[in-house]
Amino acid sequence: MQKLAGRADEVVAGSFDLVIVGAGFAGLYMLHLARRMGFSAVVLEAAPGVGGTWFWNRYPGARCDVESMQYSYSFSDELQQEWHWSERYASQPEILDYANYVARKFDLFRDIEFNTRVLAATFQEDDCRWVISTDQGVQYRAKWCVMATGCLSAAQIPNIPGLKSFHGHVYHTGNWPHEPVSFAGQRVGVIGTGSSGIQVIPEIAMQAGHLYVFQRTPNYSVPARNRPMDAEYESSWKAEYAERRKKARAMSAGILWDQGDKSALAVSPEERLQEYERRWAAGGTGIMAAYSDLLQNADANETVAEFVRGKIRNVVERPEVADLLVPVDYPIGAKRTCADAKYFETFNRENVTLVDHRGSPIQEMSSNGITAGSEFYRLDSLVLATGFDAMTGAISKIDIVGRRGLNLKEKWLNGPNTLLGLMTAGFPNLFIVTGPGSPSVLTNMIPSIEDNVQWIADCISHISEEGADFIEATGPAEETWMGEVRKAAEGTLFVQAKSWYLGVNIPGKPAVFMPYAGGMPAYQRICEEVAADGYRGFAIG
Ligand code: FAD
Ligand code: N01
Repeated sequence: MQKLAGRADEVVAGSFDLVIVGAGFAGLYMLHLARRMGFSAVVLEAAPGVGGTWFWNRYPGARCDVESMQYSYSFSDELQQEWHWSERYASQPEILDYANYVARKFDLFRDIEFNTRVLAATFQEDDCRWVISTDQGVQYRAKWCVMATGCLSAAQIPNIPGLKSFHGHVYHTGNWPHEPVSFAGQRVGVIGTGSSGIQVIPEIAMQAGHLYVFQRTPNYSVPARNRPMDAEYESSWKAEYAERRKKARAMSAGILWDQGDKSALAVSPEERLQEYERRWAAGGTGIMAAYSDLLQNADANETVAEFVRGKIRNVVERPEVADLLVPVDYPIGAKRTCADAKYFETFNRENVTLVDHRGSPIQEMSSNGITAGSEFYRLDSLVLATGFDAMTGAISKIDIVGRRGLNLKEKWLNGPNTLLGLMTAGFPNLFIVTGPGSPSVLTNMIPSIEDNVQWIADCISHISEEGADFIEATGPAEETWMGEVRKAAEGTLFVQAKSWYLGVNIPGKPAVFMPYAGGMPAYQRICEEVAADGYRGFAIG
């Protein structure tokens, strides 16, 4: 890239049609589409490589929980035909290889600036351009700015007194080192029993001298039953990819699975049990699709929650430990249901201790260990599986200033407002991929990303053809959409758990259910109607 002389303290990298922030699946596809539509674009990425989530989350055991045949791009039939997934649920290294393969295949690397963190983005009203500043002292100008910064990319370090005084190694699952980590013979602590904790705990237990699992809230988890890819299964998908992808997009979560259409309460207890057993044996989170009302009706939900509790009790040999591992005070699925590989079995090992500290926060860390529930545990290493400042975290870390000096972080102080999760009023020509107010994290993310990116590309094309300078969400349309987002959540059990969907895992973050729970088909239909109606609810000028 040609760098021009800029202000004394910043190099100006020139002007582009689009600046895209982030080189995960969203940023990569945005770059590909922008190029195909004839726009100049650059991707700015903080990491030294592509892949986003799959670049950063390198902890042992990391893998997807949507089947690989579906957790992949659908935009290129050539790509989906030639790529081979080796397992039912791909591991992190394989998904990262895939992201690199895609970037090479579509010649994307040449327009990505790595090791470049975006610090600020400011809208210039006079010429409707975004000015984007980076930690490399380089400034970029663009008509369009696309935040492809990820829903789960801002790792959350808990505020544990004395954490910095600990002399051992501290790792966060969401920012795992590139070099191999050995826990052999060590006394290791893991804080957190969400999806990341549930994947990493069995792996560390196999290496560590002793593993202490610090649990604040027990989680529902189902066996993934991962296995090598079945050749026939893969061929059946490849033979019908287009048709199956279409069917998947017609399902609420964007996943083609065996979705039951009856209420769990409309069948006999015997039939229900048989159905849950069948799905449990098949593995994966498809058990939550057994009936139509498991995420809406508390009584229906209790039938599957109780089934899973029973399974946990069967696996965990010591009843007093099982009691602590069984979630009782929130519905299954209200936090993301985890898929595991022998998670509960891990607590039968002699070298694993469950430290349940619900009701009392971890007291402190010292140079050689941790105090929780008034007990001291000597540790050599600590793993934080403590999650993310989800959906708004990565965007809020950037100083984004729109019209009349409006700061996005301040605008979102009481919770994020967007129109369709795609744009926010006061910030013209700024798009967000899978932003708050879109179904995003409640769905198979790659098709959701593809649909959002396609919408953004079409929109940019349309505005450019019109010869207009900007498009911007209007306040009233945004308010109406946020009402829809609230209404969709109220009809579900999601709001009955303290989860990152609501932001309550982050001290001081307002409790607002952020994703749109109305399902992927309804959302996509609305997005298409809005565009067809001349971008209803958006101002164009
Ligand atoms: P990301 O992959 O998060 O990429 C965002 C990129 O933006 C990152 O590379 C980041 O470094 C960069 N960035 C952020 N801020 C800046 C900045 N200021 N300057 C420059 N660069 C910046 N979803 C599923 O549907 N199925 C799954 O099975 C699944 N498994 C998951 C497992 C784990 C461990 C995690 C954490 C998430 C999982 N997800 C899953 C969700 C996953 O995040 C998405 O599926 C998808 O990978 C998101 O892609 P993205 O491009 O939107 O964001
Ligand atoms: O994060 P989480 P995650 N003291 O927020 C605990 C995706 N993902 O990284 O529940 C003590 O779910 C916290 O306790 P509590 C997926 O979408 C997918 O595991 O708040 N404990 C919780 O147990 C997922 O939902 C896969 O009481 C503290 C844990 O840390 C999302 O990413 C794999 C604490 C955090 O759980 C996030 O998952 C991995 C504190 N101060 C991730 N702070 C797949 O399998 C937090 N905790 C596809």
